[in-house]
Formats: sequence, C-alpha cells, structure tokens
Amino acid sequence: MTALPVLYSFRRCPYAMRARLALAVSGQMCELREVVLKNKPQGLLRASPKGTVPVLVLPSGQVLEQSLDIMQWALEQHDPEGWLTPSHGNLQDMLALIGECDGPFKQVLDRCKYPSRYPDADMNAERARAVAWLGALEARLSSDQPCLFGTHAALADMAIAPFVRQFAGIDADWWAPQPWPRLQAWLAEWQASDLLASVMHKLPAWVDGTAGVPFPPTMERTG
Ligand SMILES: N[C@@H](CCC(=O)N[C@@H](CS)C(=O)NCC(=O)O)C(=O)O
Repeated sequence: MTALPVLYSFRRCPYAMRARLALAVSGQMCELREVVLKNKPQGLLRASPKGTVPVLVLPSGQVLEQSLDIMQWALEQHDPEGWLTPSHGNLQDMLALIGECDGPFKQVLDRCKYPSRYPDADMNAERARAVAWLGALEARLSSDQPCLFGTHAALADMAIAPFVRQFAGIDADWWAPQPWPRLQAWLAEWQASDLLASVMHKLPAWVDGTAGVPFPPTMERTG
C-alpha cells in the first residue's frame, strides 16, 4: 500500500481546520493524528520541533509546517472547486487578504477573546479594529458575489472563515445585530456546510507508535 501523508491536527484549531478543509476538498487521503496541545506527541515534535499544528509530513519526508502551505499543496494536487482560481482577483490577492487575517486581525481576535491575557490592551480600540476589518469583508460581498473573491468559495473564504467564526463566537449576542448581513450569511453558510461537518469529527488523541485515522472520511457533497 502507498504511504499516505501524515497530518498532525487539532480539531478546534482554526489553522488546522483550514488545512483539513483543503485536504478534504482535494480528496487527498492522509493519516490524521489528533494532537493534544498540552501533551504534544514525540512524533509531532520530531517532524516539526516548533510544535504547532497543523503539520503535514509527506511520504517523501518533506514537512509542511504552515497551514497555508498545506492548503496550497493539497489544492495543487487537485482543486475540483477552483479554490485557487477565484472568479475575481487571483491567488496573490487572496494571499494578501489572508495575510491581513493572520496578522492584524488574529492579534485583535486574541485580545478580544482572551482580554485577561492582555491587561494593557485598550479593548475599545481593539474591538474598533475588528469592526473595521469585518466591515471591509462585508463590503467585498454582494448578492451576485457572495464570496470574498467573487461567485464561488475559494482559498480566502476557507482560510479566513475559521477566524471570523472564532470572533463571532466570542459574543453571539453582540455579533447578531451587527450591520453585516452578507458577512453573517457567508459565515452561516460556511458553518452549515457539509464540507465543514466532514472535517470536524471528534477523534481520540493520537498516541505515539499507533496508527492515526484515515482522513478525509468518505462524505456526500450536497452543495
Ligand atoms: N502559522 C501557523 C500557526 C499555527 C498555530 O499557531 N497553531 C496553534 C494552535 S491553533 C498551535 O499549534 N499552537 C501551539 C501551542 O498551543 O502549543 C500555521 O499557519 O499553521
């Protein structure tokens, strides 16, 4: 049997989530090893001493240690839904927006989600920064272009949605009345998707020396 790539992952990690989404849509089979971040397995640390997830170890021995690299690698193998070819803009444009998410927005997200870890942060200013960026996402969307780069969901939607989901989840009562109907619909559709459900199965923690679980699980795409 051909060796499969090994994916070290953590179910709720937004970076691991985006990597699993791309692997799943590409139909790239892997062996998934669910990691407990407080007790990282030696297999992960040997492959990638920095110890973050996701990590994908290819059968060649090449190690991909960044979620975006894993997404792009998977989509370069097979991209049946055109995630690398949005209807508006191009890959570089998408990477620029993802960079805003992973940089400034992630910083704001962490401060808003864990304010006690940032006692010196000005929370009003942090929330204002989040509101400005989320408002800019809203402005990208329209009834005939419901996705961040046009008519169909692409790399940027799938890379950014896990972080917007985390932000929305900080305070659902605050999120619901915000004046972002298209962004709210965009998030709700992604959250209800079969694709997301297919990458969110609860798994037991992987133990060094044992086999992981096959990923992606077989699934029916209904839209
Ligand atoms: N830039 C990395 C970030 C990955 C990352 O920070 N993952 C977090 C979990 S969400 C992690 O593994 N943190 C290490 C830890 O908590 O010990 C990527 O895109 O893959």
